[in-house]
Amino acid sequence: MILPQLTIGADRSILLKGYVEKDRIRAGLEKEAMITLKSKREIEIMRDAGKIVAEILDILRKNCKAGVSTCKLDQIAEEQILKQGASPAFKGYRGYPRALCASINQQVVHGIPGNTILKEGDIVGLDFGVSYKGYFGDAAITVPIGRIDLETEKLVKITEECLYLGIKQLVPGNHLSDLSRAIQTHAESNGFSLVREFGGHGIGKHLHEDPMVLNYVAKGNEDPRLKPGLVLAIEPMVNMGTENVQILSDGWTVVTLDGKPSAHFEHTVAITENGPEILTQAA
Ligand SMILES: [Co+2]
Repeated sequence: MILPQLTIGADRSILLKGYVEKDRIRAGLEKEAMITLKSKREIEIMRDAGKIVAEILDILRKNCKAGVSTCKLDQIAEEQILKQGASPAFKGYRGYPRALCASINQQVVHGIPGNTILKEGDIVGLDFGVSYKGYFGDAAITVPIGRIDLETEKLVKITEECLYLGIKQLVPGNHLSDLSRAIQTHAESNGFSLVREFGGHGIGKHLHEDPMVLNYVAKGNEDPRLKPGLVLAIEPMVNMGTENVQILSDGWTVVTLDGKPSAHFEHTVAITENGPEILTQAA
């Protein structure tokens, strides 16, 4: 899951920043104190949390077929999370009603599972997190249903490549913007656009921690240097058409303004002395 909903206005990157600032103030924490580095022991627990997410995403992927409803997928996700001794991180988060986000076609993120039936040619983004032994894991995939058209197939492929190209930049000494630049360059050079209003985030004892992780390079933004122990949820959201999005009246579902498809992939990644370690990976 991504940073919470925002009011959409003229300068959207400033709004995103403003929202995070407000969250900081609400938490009563100083700016500098908000980025927390995790110990080896904490990363071990987060590795277990991440493994649970990865294994369940794999089960969900296998269940993504024409004729299946998104609430069925949500039910499977919640059952599996509880079976693993974890808790669904999204359910109840700012009032979100489900364990899973299932976002179809022009839905970017935060689609609420319901009676919608998946059909041939759709793409569906599946995003969920767990809390396990006090730590969070968060990941997402976009799954094609049967045969999809070539341009949508390219969108899904490039979005996943953006995720891995971004992760490659998570090396101590690099800046966070090195990741943003890698993601932006790959998506835009393929003719796609990046959602501005939402981004990745730090993760640990909380689902959303600082820093926010933009999928594009923003001037004047804080640009922390990457250090071992930093754990980030990296999540490019790539649109086929316009970068502009809006939120539906359910208060959650983010859709593209032009109705063209959007894809989303996410991993929780720890930065180690040796570079990135993807935590949301099945053993
Ligand atoms: Co997330």
